[in-house]
Amino acid sequence: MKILFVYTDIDVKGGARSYHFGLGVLSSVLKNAGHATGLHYMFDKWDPDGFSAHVEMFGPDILAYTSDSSQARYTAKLIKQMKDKGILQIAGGTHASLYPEFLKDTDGLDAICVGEGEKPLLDMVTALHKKEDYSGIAGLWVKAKDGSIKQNPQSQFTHDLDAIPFGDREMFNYQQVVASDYDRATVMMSRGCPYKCNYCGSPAMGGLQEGKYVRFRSVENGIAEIKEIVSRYKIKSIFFADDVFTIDRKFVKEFCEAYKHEVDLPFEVTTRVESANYETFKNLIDAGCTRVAMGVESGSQELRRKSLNRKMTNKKIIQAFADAKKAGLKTKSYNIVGFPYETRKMHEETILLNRELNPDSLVCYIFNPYPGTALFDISIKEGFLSPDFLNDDFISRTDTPLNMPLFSRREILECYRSFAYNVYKTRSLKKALIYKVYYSRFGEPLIRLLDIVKKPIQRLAMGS
Ligand code: B12
Ligand code: SF4
Repeated sequence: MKILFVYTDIDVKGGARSYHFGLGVLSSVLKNAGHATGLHYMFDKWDPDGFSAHVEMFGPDILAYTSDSSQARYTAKLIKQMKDKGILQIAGGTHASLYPEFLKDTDGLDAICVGEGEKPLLDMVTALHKKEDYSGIAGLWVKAKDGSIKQNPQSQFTHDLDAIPFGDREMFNYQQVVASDYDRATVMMSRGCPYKCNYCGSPAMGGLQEGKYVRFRSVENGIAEIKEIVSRYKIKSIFFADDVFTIDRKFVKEFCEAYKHEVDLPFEVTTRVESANYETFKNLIDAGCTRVAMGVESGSQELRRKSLNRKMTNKKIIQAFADAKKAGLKTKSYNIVGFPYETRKMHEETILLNRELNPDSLVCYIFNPYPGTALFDISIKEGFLSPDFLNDDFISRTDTPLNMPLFSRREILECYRSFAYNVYKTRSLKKALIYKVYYSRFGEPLIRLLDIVKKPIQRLAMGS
């Protein structure tokens, strides 16, 4: 069978292409079973005509869309566009999984996959190939001709990650992806996160299936994939995209030992302040890690405890950043503004905490309510988010869809644009001003215009 995967990645800040881990492995699974796969990667610009032309040229039996909530409106438009073309259309990924109403609401969509897709998709393609009925496959919700929906039982989480083939990076034109992101490759050593932050889609995904959610690949399996990538593509560094890289300190130690001897490329990881200590950071730096990113999200302990379900103290955050620096690592903090119940005063606490941490670089996002999370439900219940939320304005990376009496949209945007400037202005005016431009209304167009100097500017601003 011929399967065309569809990945929309519209309006990306900074302009880097990305590899989609889920689609990569799904493609490998189908290819290993003898099917032909392709990818329509709609990057940055909305181009429905380009999509139609590709579909016509490829001639797929199945269109297989992945989508998170930020991209769902684009995915829905493409599905509607392909309605009545005689091609079976299925969607998976976080949005379809956590907001399965997507199947009912999207004209032309035949099925969704809720949760991990390796087995359900293969079972479905196998059934279609044999001209058998696929409507009873575990993990799939299937729409009948009369519009009724059959909701099948859930599939299990894949127990052994080593049993999953390496992802099909070639399908993504991987060298181009790497080149758009400072020659950096992305790799994952695990799936899942043991924490339960109220705004995050990861624990919500963890609640969908039976079995263990937090799983690790073996060190050998991960290193083998990295070696394969390094041998095929021109790569200068690696970013581990795991939710929390240091959950298992014993794993980190073993991994670092092997990595140092067998790969020896600079790398970066993301972790959580409670999950790493000085010794872990030492292991990381000894293996070539250059930077560790950790979520601060809000500097208000009260907001973190009551609304975000993040129980760490400010003292713990300060300690973790200090430990990372002492070990010799560069640090990066992740922050969010515009949470439900947040006030301007609480946001100021985030500025103050970051001043104290003095990370080498930082990122600030505007809070977005993702379906399936506790803060999404609260946003609807409190009337902060309209029940008719899935419109063209839902989830932009630089705006808020919330309407809150104590923290207005205008204030949130102001805080978002000036956050990094306010953090750094007392230490380095040059750095503060670069961030000010980067986060301003003109930052994005300017960066694109100045494409030639884009990389050095971003590097300076990001402290890398
Ligand atoms: C790595 C990662 C990225 C990477 C790579 C993108 C990717 N998804 O591979 C990068 C950095 C590029 C990225 C970008 C973004 N991400 Co991200 N990302 C993750 C992360 C940490 C891991 C995802 C992952 O690779 N998991 C492992 C793979 C194997 O699982 P998977 O992608 O879910 O795919 C499986 C199933 O979902 C299913 N499946 C997926 N697609 C399909 C399609 C079909 C047809 C079928 C049958 C099955 C199927 O089968 C796959 C294999 O089992 C998750 C957190 C998490 N733990 O889920 C956030 C997460 C998915 N990201 C999120 C967000 C918000 C974003 C951004 C919008 C961030 C931003 N502000 O720019 C962008 C959007 C990019 C885009 N165009 O979609 C949210 C999504 C929330 C939501 N409900 O929509 C998550 C859940 C984190 C969070 N904050 O809550 N992300
Ligand atoms: S620690 Fe990170 S990945 Fe885990 S639930 Fe919290 S935000 Fe999500």
